[in-house]
Amino acid sequence: MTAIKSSLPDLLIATNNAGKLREFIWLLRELAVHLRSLAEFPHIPEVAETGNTFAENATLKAQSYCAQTGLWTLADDSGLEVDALDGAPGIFSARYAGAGATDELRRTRLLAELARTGDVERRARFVCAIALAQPDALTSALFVGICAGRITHLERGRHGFGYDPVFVPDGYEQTFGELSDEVKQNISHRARALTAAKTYMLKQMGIVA
Ligand code: ITT
Repeated sequence: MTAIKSSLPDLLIATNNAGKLREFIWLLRELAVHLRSLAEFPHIPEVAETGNTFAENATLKAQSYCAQTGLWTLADDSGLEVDALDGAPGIFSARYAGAGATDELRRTRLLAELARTGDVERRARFVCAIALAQPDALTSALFVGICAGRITHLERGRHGFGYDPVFVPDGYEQTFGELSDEVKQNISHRARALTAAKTYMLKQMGIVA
């Protein structure tokens, strides 16, 4: 039997991070696109994040995976900036406790580094840069979202991923690890960047709303 090809436009979510992928699937659930993932392209090597900013790294990833697959491609570069650590871990959030470390080890290092500073405010923000690359075009569009808050003294909660159990968004007393997924998806850096990206996608990808 011949497979019926979806008439929806394809969109590759170019991330190897399962937590991000889960969030994108939920945030894009109402958009009339056929979501594709990197799991379908195991032969494509991971793109090196050699940029100096979230925007540069998101652009590198989106354009490289787009060129290799020929698909509209969305890539996210994100992380946590902590004031008392002069913005660290920043673009090194995924590599903060060395290559191959777990989310738990990264959180443990963050709390240890911050304790050393004696900072009482513990101000921080999540930043997300989303790049959307178009096949046959040499450019990509960029969208940025920020979620401000503070770092706790201890981990709390099991929801989300990465640094969620140590981050309390402004306006709340609970961490992203304790808050429901719905709350995070309303106010997160990723949701904010994606809101602007969705408007662009509707127009540029010819998606019927
Ligand atoms: P890809 O490059 O394949 O997308 P990655 O995990 O390497 O996956 P990044 O380089 O963008 O992605 O690193 C982002 C890191 O920042 C991620 O590993 C988390 O530790 C952290 N992070 C980003 N968004 C987060 C969120 O919503 N909640 C908790 N931690 C987050």
